[in-house]
Amino acid sequence: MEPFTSRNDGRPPKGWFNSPLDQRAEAFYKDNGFLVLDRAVGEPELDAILTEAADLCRNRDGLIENLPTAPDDLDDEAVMSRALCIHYPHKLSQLFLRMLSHRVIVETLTRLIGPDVKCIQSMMFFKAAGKPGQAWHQDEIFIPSRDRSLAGAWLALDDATIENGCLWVIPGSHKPGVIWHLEQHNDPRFDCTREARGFPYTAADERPVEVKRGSIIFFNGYLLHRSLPNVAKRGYRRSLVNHYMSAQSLLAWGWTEGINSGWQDFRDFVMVAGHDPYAYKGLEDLSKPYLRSEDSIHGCGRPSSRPPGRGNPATAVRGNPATGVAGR
Ligand SMILES: O=C(O)CCC(=O)C(=O)O
Repeated sequence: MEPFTSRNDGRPPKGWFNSPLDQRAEAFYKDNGFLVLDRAVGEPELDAILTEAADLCRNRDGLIENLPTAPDDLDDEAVMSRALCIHYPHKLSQLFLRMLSHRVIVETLTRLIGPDVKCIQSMMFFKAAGKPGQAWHQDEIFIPSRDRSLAGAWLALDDATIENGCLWVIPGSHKPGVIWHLEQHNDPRFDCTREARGFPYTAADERPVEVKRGSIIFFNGYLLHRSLPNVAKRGYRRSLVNHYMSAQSLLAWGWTEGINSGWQDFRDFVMVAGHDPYAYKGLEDLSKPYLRSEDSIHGCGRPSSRPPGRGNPATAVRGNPATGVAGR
């Protein structure tokens, strides 16, 4: 299989499509577990996101957990290079909130998982030169939909290359519908999120997905994927990643003492298409913005120092701290 790299001979590579998706694109997603919308978002919007992202990184109001407020005299470059990834930027910015329901994203998701679609998290990656990647994982282990509808929309805010730490995927790895177990790793190439192990794929099966700025990679929540460190001499590999799923599915994310997991339903999300069949339950404000832990110097062969809490449902380790997810 050839690498999924952006145009190198003037023709879109396999897996590259335009919006609205046609049946060929839908079939590709079903078979491979991902697809790319080539340069789907325009320059002015991308620039606006980057300006807002740099501003968020200053953490003026101190609302981003684990990120010290930047001194006023620090320039944008220095400010952005402090952060690997800020979780839930849409809780802090109207622009990031609007981006959840970007026309192209909604148009695509209603084809892939629609008609009722909710967004349950956003992440703004800065990943400056020298910052670590994220080890192999499937997003459904963190955000378990009932119907395997979870999908990431990964918007490249810089050209994403092998050198600066683009996404890697194992095409088709979503198909068996198996969740591979996670283990704590001690590999300084990656942030502290645990690593999926025991799957039957080898290095020959993995593919880099190099994309141009403005492109969006959509990927299935069962797809094994990872990213390597940014080994470029300078610059960033910035991306905005939002996670969506069918609103028809309940979401047992986190843990509430005394509530059966069968009716556990995480109600902190934004509807982006269709309607919410469980609207009668109302919404809650549960997830709080935080800076992802990277610890690339020491590796992660030890428990996260971040306490579990209702603020970070994806890191909730109630019941068994030894199996908790660090940094996600
Ligand atoms: O962009 C990255 O480096 C990792 C993103 C990722 O794994 C995810 O969004 O699930």
